[in-house]
Amino acid sequence: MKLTFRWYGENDPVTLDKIRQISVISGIVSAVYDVPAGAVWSEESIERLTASCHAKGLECEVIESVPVHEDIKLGLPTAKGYIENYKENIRRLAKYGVKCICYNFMPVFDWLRSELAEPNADGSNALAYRHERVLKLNPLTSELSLPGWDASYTKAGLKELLAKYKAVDEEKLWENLSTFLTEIIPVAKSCGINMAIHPDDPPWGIFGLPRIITGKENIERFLRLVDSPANGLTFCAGSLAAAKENDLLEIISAAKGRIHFAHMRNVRRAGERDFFETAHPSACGDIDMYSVVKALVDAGFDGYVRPDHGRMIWGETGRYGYGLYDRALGACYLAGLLEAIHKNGGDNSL
Ligand code: DNO
Repeated sequence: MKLTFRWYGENDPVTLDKIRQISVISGIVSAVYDVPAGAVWSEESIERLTASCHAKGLECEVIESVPVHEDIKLGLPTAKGYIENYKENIRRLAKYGVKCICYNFMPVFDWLRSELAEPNADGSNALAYRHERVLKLNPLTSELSLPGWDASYTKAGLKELLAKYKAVDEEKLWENLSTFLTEIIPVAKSCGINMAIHPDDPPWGIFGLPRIITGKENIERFLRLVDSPANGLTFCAGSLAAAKENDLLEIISAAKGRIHFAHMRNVRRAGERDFFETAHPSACGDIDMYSVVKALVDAGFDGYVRPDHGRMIWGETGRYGYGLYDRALGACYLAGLLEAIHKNGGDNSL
């Protein structure tokens, strides 16, 4: 397993110089942020990204994300052109050494939380999700400030987009996903890139929009859409664990051989749908992190792993979920688990 760390590019206050000092990290997970979703990434930008990581002694083999244009998810006639652009991005990224691309197929919104800085008893704060609050939110009228949100939407643009989704139910979304995968997976395969879809976060529909990458059965259905190793999964422990019916170990076994990237973080569930993000260790939340990492190792997973969201600790401020300190602690914890598993006979190493 290769331990990686997400970096939001040159404007990220968590710089490569800081990341390289987390001694267990070997590579960066990043993206090109200078063009809108759906556009072709310039080779200059891809080269600048990979070269800046290499200059600091870090690999740059994972891209998170190459966003999927909404027209593809909606299955509009214009999707064809956007799919061609996507293929071109895959080819260009392969040329600069990328091996894995993380993306998602969530309509309109990426990850969603109702609280961005939920205070903890120890003085830290973290992301949290309260279902009742989300039910009361109207994306068209509330001042939404979502961490995964594309800030370029205007209210009018968003209204129009949400109206278009009235015609897309879960089955239609599956169909559009299948069309997308049938086109792009052969290209990825021929370039030596593994595609790794990110589960929906949270793993249930929001604002009346369908979500389909939510649990074991749907992940199995997804893997069957194009039955190729290049059509794989980002195993996101925290996203999947938000739904208590999801058994992470069963999901790992169902996706064996098809997991290319793992996001590791812990959550504490409350009631049916609420959850609170916690520090990474098992003792802090509901996920048995040792068992999950062990199951990944036992399943032969030797792809990329990264600590996922961290709390804000020690007075740090910055991008919600993506500060330096708690993610660095998470990385060291993951490295410790891996070392112990390895030394106890696991068949994998850092
Ligand atoms: C949140 C991230 C997601 C992820 C995308 C992948 O922290 O895990 O935003 O990057 O869903 O496309």
